[in-house]
Amino acid sequence: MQTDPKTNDAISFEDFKETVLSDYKIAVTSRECSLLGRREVLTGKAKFGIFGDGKEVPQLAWAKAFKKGDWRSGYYRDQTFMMAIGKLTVEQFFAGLYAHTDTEADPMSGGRQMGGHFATHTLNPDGSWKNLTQEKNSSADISPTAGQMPRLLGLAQASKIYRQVRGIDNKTQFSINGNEVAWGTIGNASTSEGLFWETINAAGVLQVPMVVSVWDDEYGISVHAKYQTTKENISEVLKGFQRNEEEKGYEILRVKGWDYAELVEVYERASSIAREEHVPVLIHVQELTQPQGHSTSGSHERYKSEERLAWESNHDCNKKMREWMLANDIATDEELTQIEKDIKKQVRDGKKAAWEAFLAPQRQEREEAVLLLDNLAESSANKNFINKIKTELASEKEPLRRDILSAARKALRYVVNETSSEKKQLQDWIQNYYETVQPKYSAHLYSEEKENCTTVAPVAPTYAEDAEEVDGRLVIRDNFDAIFSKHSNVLIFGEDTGEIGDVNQGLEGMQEKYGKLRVADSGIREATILGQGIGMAMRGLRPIAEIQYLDYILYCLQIMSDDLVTLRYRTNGRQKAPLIVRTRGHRLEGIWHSGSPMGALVHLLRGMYVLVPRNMTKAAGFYNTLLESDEPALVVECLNGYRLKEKMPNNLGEFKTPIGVVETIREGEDITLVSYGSTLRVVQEAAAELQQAGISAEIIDVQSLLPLDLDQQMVKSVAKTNRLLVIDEDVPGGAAAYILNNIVEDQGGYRYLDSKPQTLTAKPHRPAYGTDGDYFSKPSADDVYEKVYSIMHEADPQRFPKLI
Ligand SMILES: Cc1ncc(C[n+]2csc(CCOP(=O)(O)OP(=O)(O)O)c2C)c(N)n1
Ligand SMILES: [Mg+2]
Repeated sequence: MQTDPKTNDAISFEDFKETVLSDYKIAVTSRECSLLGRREVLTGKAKFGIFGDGKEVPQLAWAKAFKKGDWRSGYYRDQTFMMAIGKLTVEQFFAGLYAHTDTEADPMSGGRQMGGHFATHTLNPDGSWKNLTQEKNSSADISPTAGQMPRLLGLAQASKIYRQVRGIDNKTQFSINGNEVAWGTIGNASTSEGLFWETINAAGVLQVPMVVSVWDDEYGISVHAKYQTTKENISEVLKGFQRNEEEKGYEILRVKGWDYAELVEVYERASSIAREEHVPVLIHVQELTQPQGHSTSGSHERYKSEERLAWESNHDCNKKMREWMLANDIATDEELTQIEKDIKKQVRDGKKAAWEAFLAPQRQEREEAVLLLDNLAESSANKNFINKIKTELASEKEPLRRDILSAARKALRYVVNETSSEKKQLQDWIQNYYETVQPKYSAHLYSEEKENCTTVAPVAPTYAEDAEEVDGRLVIRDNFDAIFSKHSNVLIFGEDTGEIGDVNQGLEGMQEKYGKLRVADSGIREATILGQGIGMAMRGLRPIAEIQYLDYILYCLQIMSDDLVTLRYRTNGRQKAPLIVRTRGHRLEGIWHSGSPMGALVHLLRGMYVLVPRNMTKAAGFYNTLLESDEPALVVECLNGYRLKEKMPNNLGEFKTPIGVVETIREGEDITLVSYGSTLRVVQEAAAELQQAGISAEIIDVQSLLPLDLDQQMVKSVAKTNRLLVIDEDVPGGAAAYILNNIVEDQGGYRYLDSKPQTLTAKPHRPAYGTDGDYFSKPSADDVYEKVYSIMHEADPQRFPKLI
């Protein structure tokens, strides 16, 4: 008799055999997919292939330990696991390889990601949350190696929050007493990345239910472990993390990747340690192989020795499992051979079905286009040319949408001088086709749901008659107080965020009031602060990740850009992480505390909102708006604004700054000045001085850079003043140029301009330290004055004689 590792109950040998056989079938199916998948790439049907061959057996063991409510954050080798938890079929595997844009066919990404990038759906098609405690959850993979690690930390931490923080509303959909384990996988070579180390350390500090498996095949593409890992052994060098009787830490386990029986035991052990004790576990899975090499873009025979290749073929985990099954009388050679043969056929059939399903809509669309081209040819003087295009399209055996649309667009050129109903039909078809098909590649960059940020109704701050003028930080602080008491699932964390209530005391006293888990200090590790936020937001919490200064956001910019902002897009709207990132920046002092790289951020962060409030009331209003909605955003508070006086509103937690809406903060007739954040104060000062010279400037605060002026209000000001200057403290060509482009090109502002539209920015270098460093590096009120004056001088030299 054997024991069922899950229940400890004795099970019959027959049942045991059946379980093992069913596992073996998954391993063989997965392997066949890898083998055929590679062929599909080499014959041109798929673009690129990276597969899970050589890593099948440990994933079977992992899948046994993985329970409903658990989470995976892994990488491209995990196809066997996805199959074993019932979230990837053969057809879906191939649909992903072909880039099938239908989410039913390719549930991983609707054709947006390369094969090997896995995900489950945490959202229903209408955008509402599923009951994630009843699902086996896989957070959507990204390609940058180790990029899955920061998010993994947050996924694990959510269990701790759900277990330990009392009073969170509506948590039953996300957690059952924090019993969920977050499972990570990473290749041996990718443990060289800083993100791996940062995550490992942070999880040890936080003591969260995280199990990391390192799939060790000794290589990272062609580069051997001797160039990757000290002592060529990751579990060896991590030994200092091992917990002991006195100190908390990790449980570190080692196991051979081909030893099925041992793997099952190790994964069960890891599961219960993490689940019950909330202690992180690292499993070093050794002696794995790559039967087909790294990916379809190379062959490992080029860099592996004969000996290594021979060793790999002897230690192939599927082969070893088969040998073990024979040795333990689980099946006969004939039975296994038959199983393997049947599976080969099943996979071949599945692949064929996936390809046919991929092509079917395109063939249909091609028929429509061919018919229209045929009609067009008949009615055109350029019949022969059009017929040629049509025949080529008609004879395309496996038409892609590019082929179809491109043929139609090219044909149109031959009738540019003609008028016919056939031409009109083709024009309409092209437009309609583009409008229907293009979103398959672009939809869901932002939320398309009702609770979309930009639809939250604004609520103005209100004031008591005797409202006090206070330091701006108090407005922020008291508004956070209101937020924490209103939203039970909001938590904030960062460097110096907890005990001292952030470096500017915008959270003073909040930890005492709301506890160390909801208002938390974290280590100096921006990427994993961000990852904590992503993971927890994916599990229904509303985290606010605080990055101490805007200048240090570069440490987590990669995770924001690669993971956070692509999440909704890369899952075709089936996962979300409504994380708020709080930071403070703009002009203060020196190279690293006065940064304002807003152009860089705006370009790298499409998919989240980038908000630049000019004062603390506006900032607080943004937090209130964001918490009514479900999208990620970055809020940059003005670092030099915490001690400036603002009136204290009396509807804290309720007033809402609208997103994507500009505000005219000074009316004027002669020129439109557009700016944001701290620079606005400089612009306001200059405008007052310009007034004395008889120049009336209108000032617009854009407030939100992403999205920018959704209602196209700025052009109205330009239509009135006919002159435009955009001012900021970014580098030349940065955010000011982005705003200028929006007004002049997108909003059609060029039509109204009587003077050259211009930008006034900081110097291309970072700001030098000190008052003079600021004056000579960033635009000053004098610079704004002179720039505006020179524009007016050029327009009317009589009235505004040359100044300099
Ligand atoms: C940040 C980053 N750098 C480089 C790559 C290209 N790349 C993809 S996989 C890989 C090797 C990874 O090796 P390992 O972690 O051992 O995983 P394995 O493929 O061996 O399972 C590299 C260099 C990448 N995807 N991301
Ligand atoms: Mg490797």
